[in-house]
Amino acid sequence: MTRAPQPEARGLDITDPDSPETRPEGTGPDAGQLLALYEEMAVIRRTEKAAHDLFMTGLVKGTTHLAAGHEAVAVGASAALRDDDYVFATYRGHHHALARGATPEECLAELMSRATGLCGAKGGSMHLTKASRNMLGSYAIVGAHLPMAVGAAWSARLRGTEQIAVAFFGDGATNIGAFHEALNLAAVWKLPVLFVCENNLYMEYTAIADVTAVANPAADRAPAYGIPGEIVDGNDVVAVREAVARLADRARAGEGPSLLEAQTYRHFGHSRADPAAYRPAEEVERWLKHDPLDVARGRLADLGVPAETVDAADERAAAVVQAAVEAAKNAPAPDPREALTDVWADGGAQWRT
Ligand SMILES: Cc1ncc(C[n+]2csc(CCOP(=O)(O)OP(=O)(O)O)c2C)c(N)n1
Ligand SMILES: [Mg+2]
Repeated sequence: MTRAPQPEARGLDITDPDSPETRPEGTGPDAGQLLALYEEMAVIRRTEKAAHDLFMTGLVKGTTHLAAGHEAVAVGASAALRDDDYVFATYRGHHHALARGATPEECLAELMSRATGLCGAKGGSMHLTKASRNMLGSYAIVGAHLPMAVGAAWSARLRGTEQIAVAFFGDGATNIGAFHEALNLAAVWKLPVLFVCENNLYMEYTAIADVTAVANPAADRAPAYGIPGEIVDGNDVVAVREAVARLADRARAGEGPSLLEAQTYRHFGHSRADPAAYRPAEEVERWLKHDPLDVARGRLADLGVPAETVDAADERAAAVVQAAVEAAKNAPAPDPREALTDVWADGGAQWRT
C-alpha cells in the first residue's frame, strides 16, 4: 500500500526548538515547578522502561502498551487540572495513572499481578484505575471512554461542582463513531469536558494519515461540532500545561467542550515486542531528538537551572523506580478469596445471585 504523506502540524515545527510555536510565551512555571514536572516525567519514563524489562523477563503477563515518549501530555495536563477533576485514559494509560497519583510501585505490582497492585491485580496493564483520585479508568476498546467522560462532565454540571472531565485517547479513536457521538453531545449540552488526542501518528501498525481524510485527525474535526480545536506540541510539558489550563478554565466557566490534539510519538512499538519496523528511520530519529525530557531540560537551562540539578532529579527518579521494582517483585500474589471483591460498586458479589 502506498503511504500517504505524513500530516504536517499546523504552525508547529518540532525540528526547531526555538520556534515560537514550540516555546510559547506566557505565564510558564517557575524553575522549581518545572523541575518537579521534569522529575515526574523521569519517573514515568523509568517506570515504562521497567515495565518493558519486566515484560521481557516474563514477570509481566498479557500485554503492555507503553507511553514512553508521551510523558509530557499526562504530566502537563495533570498539572493544569484540579485534584477532583475526572480523567479517563486508554490501554496506553500508565502515564495518566502515574500523573494522577498512582505510585510506580502500585502500577508495576498491578502489571505483575501482585496483591499490592493498583487494582489488586484485577485490572492489569490495560485497566489502570485510581478511583480515589477520580482517575476513572483505562479502557481497551478504542473510543469507548469518550461518552463516559461526557457522562462524568454531565454529572459534574448537575451537581454544580465545577469539576471537568478529561478524556485522553489516541489518533485512531478519531475515526470511531463514539468519538463523534461524544463530541456532538458534549457540544450540544455545552458540557465541561476536554477531549485530548495523543496523536502519535500511528494506530497499531497503520499510519493515521493513510486512513484519514484530514491532516490533523482530531483538531480538524472540531469545527464540525462548533468547538475549539487546537494543536499543541505534546512533547513540551509547558505548552501542554498552558493549553489544558486555558481550555479547562473555559470548560469550568460554562463555555463548553474543547478538543486538543497533542502531537507526540511513542518510543516503543504498539505493544509487547512490536519492534515498530514500519516507521521510517528518519521519522523516528527526528522525534527522538524531540524527546519530552530533553525539551524540558532545554527549558530548565533557559531558566538558569544547572545541569547537575536536573541530573539529581533523574537520579531520584531512578531510585524511586528501582525501589518500586523490588517491592513489586517481592509482593505476594492475591488471595483467591478476594477474586469476587471490588467487582461491583458495593465491593461485594451479591449481584451474581
Ligand atoms: C473498537 C476497537 N477496534 C479495534 C481495536 C484494536 N486496537 C487496539 S489498539 C488499536 C490502535 C489504536 O490506535 P490509537 O487510537 O492511535 O492509539 P495508540 O495505540 O496509538 O495510543 C486498535 C485498532 C480495539 N481495541 N477497539
Ligand atoms: Mg496512535
